[in-house]
Amino acid sequence: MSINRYEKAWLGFSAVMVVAFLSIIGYFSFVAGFQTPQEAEVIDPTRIEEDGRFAEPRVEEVIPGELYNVYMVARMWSYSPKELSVPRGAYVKFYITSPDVQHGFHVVGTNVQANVIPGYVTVITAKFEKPGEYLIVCNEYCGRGHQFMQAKLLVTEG
Ligand SMILES: [Cu+2]
Repeated sequence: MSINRYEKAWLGFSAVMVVAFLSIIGYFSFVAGFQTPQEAEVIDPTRIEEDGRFAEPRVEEVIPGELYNVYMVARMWSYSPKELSVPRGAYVKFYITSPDVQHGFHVVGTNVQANVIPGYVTVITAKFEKPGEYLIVCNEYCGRGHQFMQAKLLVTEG
């Protein structure tokens, strides 16, 4: 059986691509330490009001100046709370959930970005070194009011 040389070339190219992709996945998994979310907390999206954290979305001071928990609800088409304030240099642990559809959570100008999926509690920890006003936007298309879905994060001097 003979194989056309172009076909051979494409087979070789495909094999190289497979090896390249696996190497990239291997690099990010074992060298760069990327991780998929693990042991995500599940929550009944129809009953988030029964969870104290989401019945009263808020910023909670755990260790003054060092650790803050933010309990947030992302829904069509707003976030609660709409305005957050944390001091610079503190660890901010966001707990976010959605009662309706999938939303995004992106703090513009930073690498803080997560998906908020109904049925799960998204947990993401961040530290903001630069004081100022940051815009939080939804970057998962979530319906006709998607473009209005935003909140404000204030990072204070401390
Ligand atoms: Cu949204």
